[in-house]
Amino acid sequence: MESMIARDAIEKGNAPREGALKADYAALGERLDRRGIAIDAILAKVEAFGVAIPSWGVGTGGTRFARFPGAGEPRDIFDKIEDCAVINDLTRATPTVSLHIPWDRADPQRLRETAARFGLGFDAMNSNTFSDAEGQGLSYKFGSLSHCDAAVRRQAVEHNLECIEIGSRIGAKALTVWIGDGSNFPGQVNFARAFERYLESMKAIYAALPDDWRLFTEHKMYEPAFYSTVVQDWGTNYIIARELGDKAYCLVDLGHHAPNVNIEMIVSRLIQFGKMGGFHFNDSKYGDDDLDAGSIDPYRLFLVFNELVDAELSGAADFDPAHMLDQSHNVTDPIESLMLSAAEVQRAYAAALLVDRAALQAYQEDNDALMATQTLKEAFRTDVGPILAMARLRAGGAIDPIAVYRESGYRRKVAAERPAVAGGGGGIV
Ligand SMILES: [Mn+2]
Repeated sequence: MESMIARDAIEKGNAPREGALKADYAALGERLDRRGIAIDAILAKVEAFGVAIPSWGVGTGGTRFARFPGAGEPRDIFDKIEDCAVINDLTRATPTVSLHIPWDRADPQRLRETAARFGLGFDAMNSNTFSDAEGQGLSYKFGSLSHCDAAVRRQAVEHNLECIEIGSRIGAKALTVWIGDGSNFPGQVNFARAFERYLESMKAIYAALPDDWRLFTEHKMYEPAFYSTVVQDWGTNYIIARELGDKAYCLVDLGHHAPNVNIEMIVSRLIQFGKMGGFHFNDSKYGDDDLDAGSIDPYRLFLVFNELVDAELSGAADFDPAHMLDQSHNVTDPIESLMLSAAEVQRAYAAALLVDRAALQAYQEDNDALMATQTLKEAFRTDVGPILAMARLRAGGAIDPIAVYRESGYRRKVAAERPAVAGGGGGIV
């Protein structure tokens, strides 16, 4: 297995930190032991947990106003895979990459071989009918899968079929569909007819899905359409998954809701009715800000994982959620942000595993609101950092990924090798 960050650089970074980590891990183990929790069991679950990196996440993002390119940005999907390999070399928490077509279109054989060289696999495929690709016949300016012109819908369906085809050749097992379709003015679109056309298009895509694949649909309240969106909320998303069939599930992007929406409750509902398919993790303050996971409201992330762990431990049917980051990095080195975000997602998972569920249920049944909420808080406030670091160390990663990454000089090296990409336009890339 090739490593983008030299093995001895990782070991050199770990050596002076290992003693303190072992002491911290032992101390935390003792504390958890008093609460009847075996730290090694939590460690084993964290070690088995992975979150996918979106290929577009390793490039610098932007807003609709501007994009300020970073140094050494990846030029193509093969550069992106190398950056993803750096993240996984150091964190050992991100074993898969999620591709976006057409941005990552390349020879499937070469994609597969490149990823395998670094021990990486491929997560869900992402289609794009929210922008016009170069040389594309018909425009998506007024929609894609729900467009009033059947020829545009057909082109959008064909594009999704191509994503399945490419995915099948690289070992992906899921397709995520997010569309920008909607309207900017009241009256512009007939809500029911647009949704009917969308469902008809999605049925054609679903029909081409291999038996061992899953189809994820992603809802989003607004943007790019600012008055109405065809797949605007989890209720619509649930209807879609129900209409399509057993292989169709809902994908929840944390940023795609109104501020203050109770996302963990949406997660619970989707789990209860067997339609929770996967996540795009990020954080937000005002809208779909695509900030780093756990950077604004780590408690919300924990509460989402509290529902996921509850489902995992109770053996909920049809429950195998896909985890992916979906962020836009405008002012940080994307590799650093993604490493920390993967750890934040792991942290929420590990902390949720510490919830005393028997006690919580007893408090709930006793209507003891104060102690019920304290039970969650006790788990959330426990610093599981030593468990995450121990998981990294044991898997060959870095105890302190940021320190080793900065020490490695990787960004300086690729900045010299990869000429700067002109950053004229706005928008997320
Ligand atoms: Mn998303």
